[in-house]
Amino acid sequence: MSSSTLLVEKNGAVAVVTFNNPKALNALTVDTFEALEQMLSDLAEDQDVRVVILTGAGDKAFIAGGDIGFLATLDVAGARRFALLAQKVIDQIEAFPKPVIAAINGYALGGGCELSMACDMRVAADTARFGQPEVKLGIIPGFAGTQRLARLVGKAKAKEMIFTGEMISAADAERIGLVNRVVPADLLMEETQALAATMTDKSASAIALSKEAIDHGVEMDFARAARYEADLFGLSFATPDAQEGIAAFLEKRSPQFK
Ligand code: DAK
Repeated sequence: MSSSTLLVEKNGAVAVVTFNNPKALNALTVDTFEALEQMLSDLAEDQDVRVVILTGAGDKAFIAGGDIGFLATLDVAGARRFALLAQKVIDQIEAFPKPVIAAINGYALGGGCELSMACDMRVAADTARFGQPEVKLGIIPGFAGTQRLARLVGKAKAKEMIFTGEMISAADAERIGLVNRVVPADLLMEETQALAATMTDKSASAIALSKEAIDHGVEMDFARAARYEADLFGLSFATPDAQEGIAAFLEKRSPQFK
């Protein structure tokens, strides 16, 4: 499944996907998105995989953004094609039917910070740095960063990061709610795997339905969202996992989810 730009390693029920261009700080090109599109399709179908972790090769960067050299070569048609592909893949991460955790091992800048925000959770090394430096290039975030950042940290903090283009530390990212937790750099993968392991023994169908309820519901008004949750709650009762989970509790045993 690995390609030249992406590596994948399966460790039990967890797949670790590594952006693998450390010489250019894992900057993103069309090739990366094409490989990621295929890899995510395969991992979505893979019944053995319950959680996906995205990380960067090397100890310097998660992803330092779109590849600026590559962006400079694009004409109008090429830029449009790239934008459509990238939007599709970023949406694919967000709508992925299993939890996706970003393990942020260094710079998460521009498109890299935006890609991490499409993941369900972010675990950061204490050495990680976050930023939306697009204004320094005369452009604006293009993977819906203006929207996801504002929703995650509020408009004022999002505007501060985007208008100044300055980087913030992992500690500040945690303080403003951009990351779930910060861990020592040398424990990043261990801690992220441990977080993933707390999900792999739970009901995959219940996690998928919860993810849908949160991601779609949060964009609706409260009454509609609560109604939507009720519909998905009803749907969860049609799953074998609900029968198994409830029976296991009543029989005082651990559930065996399929
Ligand atoms: N692109 C290409 N190469 C990059 C890169 C990038 N974003 N970031 C770093 N590199 C390369 C450097 O050029 C250098 O290459 P060599 O000179 O060794 O060949 C190598 O990685 C190491 O970088 P540095 O020598 O600069 O390392 P330092 O420790 O001194 O500095 C740094 C690290 C992360 C602070 C610095 O490299 C930096 O400021 N990098 C640029 C950060 C940035 O501006 N990122 C891009 C933001 S714009 C799209 C939508 C969105 C986007 C794309 C498309 N569509 C809708 C289609 C995304 C846009 C962005 O992300």
